[in-house]
Amino acid sequence: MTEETLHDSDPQETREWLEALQAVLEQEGPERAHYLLEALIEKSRRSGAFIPFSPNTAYVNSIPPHLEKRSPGDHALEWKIRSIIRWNAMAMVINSNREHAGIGGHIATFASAATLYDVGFNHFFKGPDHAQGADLLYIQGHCTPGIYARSYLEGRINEQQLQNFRMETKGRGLSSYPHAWLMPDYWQFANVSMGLGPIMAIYQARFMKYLHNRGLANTEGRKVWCFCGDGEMDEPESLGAVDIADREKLDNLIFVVNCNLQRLDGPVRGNGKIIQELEGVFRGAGWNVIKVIWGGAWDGLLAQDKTGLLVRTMNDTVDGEYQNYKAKGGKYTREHFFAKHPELARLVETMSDEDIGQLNRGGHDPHKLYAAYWEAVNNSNGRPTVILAKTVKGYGMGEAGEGQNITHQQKKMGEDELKAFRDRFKLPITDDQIAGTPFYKPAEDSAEITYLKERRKALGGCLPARRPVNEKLPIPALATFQRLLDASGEREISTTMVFVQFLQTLLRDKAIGPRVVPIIPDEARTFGMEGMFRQLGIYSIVGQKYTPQDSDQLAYYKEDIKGQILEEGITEAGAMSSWIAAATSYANHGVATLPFYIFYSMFGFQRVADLAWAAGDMRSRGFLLGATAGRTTLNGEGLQHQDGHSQLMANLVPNCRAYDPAFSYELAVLLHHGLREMYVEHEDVFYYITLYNENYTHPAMPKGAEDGIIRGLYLLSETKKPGKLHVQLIGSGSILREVIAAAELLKEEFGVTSDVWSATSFNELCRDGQDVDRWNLLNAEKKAKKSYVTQLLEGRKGPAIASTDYVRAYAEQIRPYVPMPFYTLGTDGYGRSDNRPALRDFFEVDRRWVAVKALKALADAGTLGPEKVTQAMKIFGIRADKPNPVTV
Ligand SMILES: Cc1ncc(C[n+]2csc(CCOP(=O)(O)OP(=O)(O)O)c2C)c(N)n1
Ligand SMILES: [Mg+2]
Repeated sequence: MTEETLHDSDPQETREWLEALQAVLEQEGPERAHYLLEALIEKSRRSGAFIPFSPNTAYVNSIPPHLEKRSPGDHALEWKIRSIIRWNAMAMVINSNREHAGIGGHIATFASAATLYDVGFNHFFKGPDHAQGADLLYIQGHCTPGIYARSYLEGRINEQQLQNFRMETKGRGLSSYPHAWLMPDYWQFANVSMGLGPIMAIYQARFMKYLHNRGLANTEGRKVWCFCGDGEMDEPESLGAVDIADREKLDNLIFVVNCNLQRLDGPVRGNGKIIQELEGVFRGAGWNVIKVIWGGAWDGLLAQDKTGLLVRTMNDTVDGEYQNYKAKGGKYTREHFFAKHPELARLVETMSDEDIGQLNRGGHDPHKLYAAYWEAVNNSNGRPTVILAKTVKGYGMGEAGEGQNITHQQKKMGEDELKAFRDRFKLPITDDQIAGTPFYKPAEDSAEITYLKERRKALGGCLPARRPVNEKLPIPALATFQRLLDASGEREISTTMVFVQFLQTLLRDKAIGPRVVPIIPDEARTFGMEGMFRQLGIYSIVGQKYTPQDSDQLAYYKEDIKGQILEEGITEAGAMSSWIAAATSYANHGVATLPFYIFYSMFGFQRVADLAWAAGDMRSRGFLLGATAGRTTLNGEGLQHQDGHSQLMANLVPNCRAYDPAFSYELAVLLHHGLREMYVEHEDVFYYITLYNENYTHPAMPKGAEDGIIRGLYLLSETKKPGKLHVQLIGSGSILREVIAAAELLKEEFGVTSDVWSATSFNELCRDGQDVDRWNLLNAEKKAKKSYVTQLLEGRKGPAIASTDYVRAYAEQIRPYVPMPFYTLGTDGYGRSDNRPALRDFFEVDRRWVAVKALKALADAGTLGPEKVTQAMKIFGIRADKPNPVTV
């Protein structure tokens, strides 16, 4: 039953019930009233009455005026400061675009959000020097001009930088959006791809609890503030993890949704009400929901609304209409809102149209916001809080955009509009100056600057601020992992098992072990990691309230508040967000943690590429392990699972170092090197390593191979005296073993000798080659340098053939640097279910195909007749009319 269909058949009785409730509210308080109401509902339900769950409350503020906590600040001064910030934020965008049309930027977003930030900065956000530690701010990406404008008044950003908003290639500008990569002392989080902020903030808050409960850092008292747009809430990532926040008891998390009712093209929910919709979602997920809809100017009218008609009309009006009221002003609002009912029209008959136009929204009322923030910080009751603040998009832009559908992309304002803006916010800019939109900063000793700085000092310093702590972690020596460097003997194991053994050794290290954060999205058993459940415990904020079904087993399912494993369930986006929180802990929590996130390689970069990009931007340090890798190595699972391209996707992130090792010692060297690179040398890189599930024996590490393993290529075996027919065979990952077998075949069946190379990373080889190319370009008259690949292969005899379990483009990357005819084999096309030999034949990467390719290469070079290729195909049963795997 909706409100409209509820019919009051006995007003007298209704009044009696309401009076009784009022008495309880007055004498015993809202909690008791809540209890009684719940009891009534429970009783009715038990008696069979159908009372549907309604997550919505009326379209009014959640905190009634008499329960509002009052702000202790100097409101007049805060208004002045906010007005200056508004002006400078707007001027920044206009000036940049005047100089370079098309440089972009946004005025309307911050115009709607200025008060949301201001109240936080003046009264709530704890800075880095606060006794309890800093709060974390996820700032709505399009609000950056306003954040810079505040920093300008604080003296952290100079005028030249403001002039260079969005012009950063010369190193003096300001980033368009929050980017830690480009402003590493300032921005902590990469936050503009819609939806990533919200999901990363949730897992950040969860990770802070984890750090605290595991005794790695004291994060009590620190809050995560996540500011997002109402349009942004359309993203699955924005709402897809809100249930976790309640389950994990994230009372350290506050979402502030800037409900200006508009997104880029138009209204967010023209036909509905985004605030009500979000209230339902968040309340259903167990959050505290604080709606800040109406500003103080409405309080008097609402107090006079004895019949509830005003509230009912508010409830019935859709956002599309609300948008009009702000775009078209007081007269329009009188005629289209209040005139809906004569009683409402009477309510405002003594008010002028201008007065009606000034009936403000809650998100522009610092008092209402203060009360909401205070409640969120002090009365969270063990839950996350969302503040749904209603604002006006383009507030103050007047004719240039206030409440208009076009406002999101408005980057210019005419002189008249600028004057109106100046007058509205009482800025000391003269008519002569106005067209040039100068930045304005009061004197250092002015009341405004003094107040602003004093407030931040009291709260522990300025924000945003990124303060990495670079501890040199005592990474154990490589010899600690000797077992993995030695030959495995008869033991057939997969590189996934090697990884698990490496991790186990690391976990046993007294200094490093506790810093390790194993992250798994419901796949531990797939990777043979279930033994760690019991050994390390699975982190759970509530411990374990049940006896696990397998409690009689050695490796039972142990949940624990001190548990070390983050068992994320089936959410790659969530697991990746956890990983990012851990991988940036050195910068945001003063303690480096070592996250190892292991997943199905197909569901890694392909699924969460945008988060991986943000991770790079945020200078994440840690390991991503793409397990069950290889199009033909993961055999029975079919085309949705079989990954033949994640290596290439990883290569698109500039500071991601991706490797595709084949042998135990390669993996151990790479993991160890990564640990040193990230946690001793403090390079801002992260590692992506593919792991296979094929079991085989592993040789011992050849002497001196480490450097080549890290650089991406090394010689595995060579023919000291090459015959007339000689080739260079290169392989990576699980296909390296096919390459080694092909070398045998070639020798025994066709008298072809070879040198065999292991390529641990075609990505790294290519990057090296491109870097050398670039140096040669810039130093045309100097002696040309040679790429690493060229150095290794130069002078070697015969054509080179590279084979991998990835698409051919992976190995193709090194073509420019191979100083001999070069051929590649790879697994292009959709995967399919079958056994490994069948798949490797299908994708043309098994030892037979490698051998045939080598023979063809020799034929191309004229050292062998082409009929030898045909003969080999016959021997191997390869038909010339075999369909191309790319197209079938
Ligand atoms: C993933 C992603 N898709 C699209 C965009 C482009 N975009 C930038 S802002 C915007 C509208 C934002 O609307 P809202 O979240 O309501 O913010 P506000 O109204 O406060 O500006 C869009 C579609 C983006 N930044 N990220
Ligand atoms: Mg919006």
